[in-house]
Amino acid sequence: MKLGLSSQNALPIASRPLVRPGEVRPGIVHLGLGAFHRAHQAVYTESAVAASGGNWGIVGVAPRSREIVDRLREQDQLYSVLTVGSGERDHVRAVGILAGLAHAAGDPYGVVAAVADPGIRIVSLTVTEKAYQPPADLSAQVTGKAPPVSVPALLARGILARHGAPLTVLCCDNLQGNGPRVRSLVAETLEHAGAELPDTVAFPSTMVDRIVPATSADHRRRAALALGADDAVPVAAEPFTQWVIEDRFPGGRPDWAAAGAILTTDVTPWETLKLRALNAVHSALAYLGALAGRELIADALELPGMTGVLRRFLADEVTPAVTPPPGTTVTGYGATVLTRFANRELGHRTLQVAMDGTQKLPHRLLGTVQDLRDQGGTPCWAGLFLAAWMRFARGYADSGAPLPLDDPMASRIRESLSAVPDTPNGVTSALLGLTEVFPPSLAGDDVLRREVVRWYSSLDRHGAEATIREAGA
Ligand code: CS2
Repeated sequence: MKLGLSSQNALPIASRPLVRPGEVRPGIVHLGLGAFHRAHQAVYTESAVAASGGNWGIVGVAPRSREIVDRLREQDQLYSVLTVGSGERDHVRAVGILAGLAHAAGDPYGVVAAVADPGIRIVSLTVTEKAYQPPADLSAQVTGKAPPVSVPALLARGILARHGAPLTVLCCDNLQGNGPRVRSLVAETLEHAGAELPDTVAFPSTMVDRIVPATSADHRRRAALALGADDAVPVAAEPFTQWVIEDRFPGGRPDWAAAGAILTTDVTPWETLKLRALNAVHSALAYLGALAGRELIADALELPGMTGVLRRFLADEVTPAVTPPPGTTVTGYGATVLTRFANRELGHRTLQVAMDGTQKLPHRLLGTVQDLRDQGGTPCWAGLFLAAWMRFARGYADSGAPLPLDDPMASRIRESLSAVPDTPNGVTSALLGLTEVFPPSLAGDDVLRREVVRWYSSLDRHGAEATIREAGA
């Protein structure tokens, strides 16, 4: 049996979709139909609609690959979410909140029309950090000389075509200050068309959190077993989920609070805590783990000394500059994060988290470094993590095995590295010189440079495993 409209009533009761495909009209266009959206915002939205109603079906837009669109069409827009690592029996839930599908690279004008549709009141995004970089031909994409395939062009052209109808653009990517950031990107993009951002469009910030790895063959098998039906595109996720949303929606919104989301006037404390405690630690595990030959995040966490290092980073370097939300402490939050990272069933690969370091590190690590330096502190552990990223960028593990550098700046990185001697000083200077990543205040900071060189030397000479064992003892 295949998952689809005709099989939905044969699923176990607890796995049936709360909203049946076609039952609600679209109210949201979502750009980025990856696993994370399907296991996070889509699940909240389906629960909200089931609890409180509203035409908040989601038109899912795949930016580049159309594979997911084709697979979902074959399943009448149904897919399932498998929750793993709860210590209980596998729980799987089919989700029916998708109310349309589109492929931006294949049909950009169709996506612009979807954004412009007056029934749409929210455009949300999970397109990863790098998609917010304006493309070289942005002006042509906005003025109509080239198809609007980039995220800023799709948003700008869609907004123009709405003629002022109220809209909320909801960025769900891990960027610091994600609302204002996307707002200025869209405003700058509109300038290319000689237009201004209408004041009927809001850009609230939001903090999203759920670990959703790439789906493995094992996840697919377990989802099918629990569903009693084959799903070509299930997503696996941890039991934990959190969504904090700045409540500013001129065109209305689903009752996400009924689904467990936190609606607030200020997301900043949540966002900063999550980026600096969770995501920074994730990247540290990814680079150090990959160097030490560990395949999974859960394996990296088991390196002797690793939890000691991470706890010290949280206590000594994240805590001093962060005001966590009321009732929360950085160390308490960090302890929960470490338990979540130990979830082996997720099968979350170090190489997946290691991707796109140049786009991620400024948001998750460099704010901590800057704040520490402003307070006269020394970024010891943050320096280790940066050194691990730099050592990773050399392209091979401690064993000599090749490591892929999957990053939009990979060729710039290789170029910079080839121009310097392959020494701790050379590599550090070359990579601190990437102006898109390091602001001048950090690139020229001698204390930071000293820390990075010191750790890089140790990683180079003794390897990540020995360095961590000694540092975390
Ligand atoms: C991870 C995040 O891939 C990464 O860089 O740090 O995707 C992380 O799993 C999520 O932010 C958790 O909410």
